[in-house]
Amino acid sequence: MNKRISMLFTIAAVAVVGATLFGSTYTNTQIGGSSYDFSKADVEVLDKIRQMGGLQLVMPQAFAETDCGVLENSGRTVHDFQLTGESHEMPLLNGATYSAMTFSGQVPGPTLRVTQGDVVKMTLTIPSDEMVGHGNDMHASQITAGAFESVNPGESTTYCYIAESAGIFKYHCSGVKLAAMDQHVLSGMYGIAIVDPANGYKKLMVEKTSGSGELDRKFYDADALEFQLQYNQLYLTDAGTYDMSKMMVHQQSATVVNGMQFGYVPNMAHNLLVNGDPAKKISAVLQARDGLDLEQVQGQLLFVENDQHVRIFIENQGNEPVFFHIVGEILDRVTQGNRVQSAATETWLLGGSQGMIVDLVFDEPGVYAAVNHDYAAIYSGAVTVFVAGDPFNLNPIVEELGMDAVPSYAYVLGNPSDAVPPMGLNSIAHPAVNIHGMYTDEVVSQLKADGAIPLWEVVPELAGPITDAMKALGRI
Ligand SMILES: [Cu+2]
Repeated sequence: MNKRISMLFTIAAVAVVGATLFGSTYTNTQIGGSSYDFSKADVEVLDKIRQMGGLQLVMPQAFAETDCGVLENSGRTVHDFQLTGESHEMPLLNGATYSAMTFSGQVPGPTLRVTQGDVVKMTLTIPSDEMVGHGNDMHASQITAGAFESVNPGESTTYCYIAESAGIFKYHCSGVKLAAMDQHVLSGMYGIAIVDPANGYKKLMVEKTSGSGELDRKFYDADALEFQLQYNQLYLTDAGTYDMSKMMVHQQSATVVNGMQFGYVPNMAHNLLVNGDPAKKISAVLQARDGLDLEQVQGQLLFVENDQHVRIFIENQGNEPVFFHIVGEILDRVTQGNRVQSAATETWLLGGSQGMIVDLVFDEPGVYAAVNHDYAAIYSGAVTVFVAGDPFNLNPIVEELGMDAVPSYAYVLGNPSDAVPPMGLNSIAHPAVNIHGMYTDEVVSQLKADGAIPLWEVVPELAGPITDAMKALGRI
């Protein structure tokens, strides 16, 4: 009996046994299995199963373990992940505010980064002055949903799990015992957990043609400069409160990336560097957030080197599909659940509550817009601008200022803190990080204390020397 036919027979046998056990006649009719003769069963296959130890449906003990006390003494690395559930007013693009719900005073919530096999000890605390309860459903876990029961104001809860599967996973508020979960998530209560593969990431292979056009392969080390991009929507009333009726008909008030509409577009500092004048816009269309008075919610760009391995962790936190595309680039590799899904693809689709890791190399110096290739999403905020290399020929200015030429502007201006995930296996450290995001003042103070740069304070000091350098070079 050939292998394929043998496998089909095995499936048929299982179906018949199932039908007998559950009293269904449907399966019998479908495959005519009522006359199945067990004496003719595929003995070879059954023998092989026996030799392999039989069908033991027993989970490894550690897999099912969720007792914090046991896990903390298991020898595994334990990550103490502390979150608070807090409501705050957060700024909108038009200068108004909306009623945000946050984990730990920021949207998105803090990113958790662990290695496959590590233990996550999650504690959610709700301050006593918070009006409603909140929960936290972490998709990186595989524990009963009962653990996500909501926590009342003034109380705290903890659960533990082993992060068994590598990948990027959403976490989100589960509402008040599931009630109003949509409101809480779409008002800002979400974040991601990145679970690095136990053996690290793989090298990136990019197909290139060399010589007279023959196919060749170029390999990049697994170490990469990393970013995180989380897509969501806001559904708001004119008063800035959650509008469920808009959500039900998918009419978003705004599309946000890491909590912001058009958060990653040029600002006044870029005007100054490129045009010698903070008021001379680089892009009249895109610069919705260029004022330094906007402080940490002004626009920021994402800077990378050319020919550098870039890894982007992307999660669809929202209520609409994300058609992830980078204008002018090809996604060299798409990974979901630690399995490569595609290579050299133009666009990849993420449904709600779906994540992926995109690896790519920006080949040419230039400006590249990452978008949700849904026009409604683009026009309502889903534009993220990457700048690769030195497309504006700023290195002569950098040198005129007495510094060394740089492979990307990240070395001068830094990358925005909310787009930079914590370091993990195979991370390249960002040369500088500036403060950018939907944060409360307390979170901003903490970021400053940790060494992040407040560009809105630094740029006015640099304006004079930069202008002088540009004049010396005859650019203005
Ligand atoms: Cu909540």
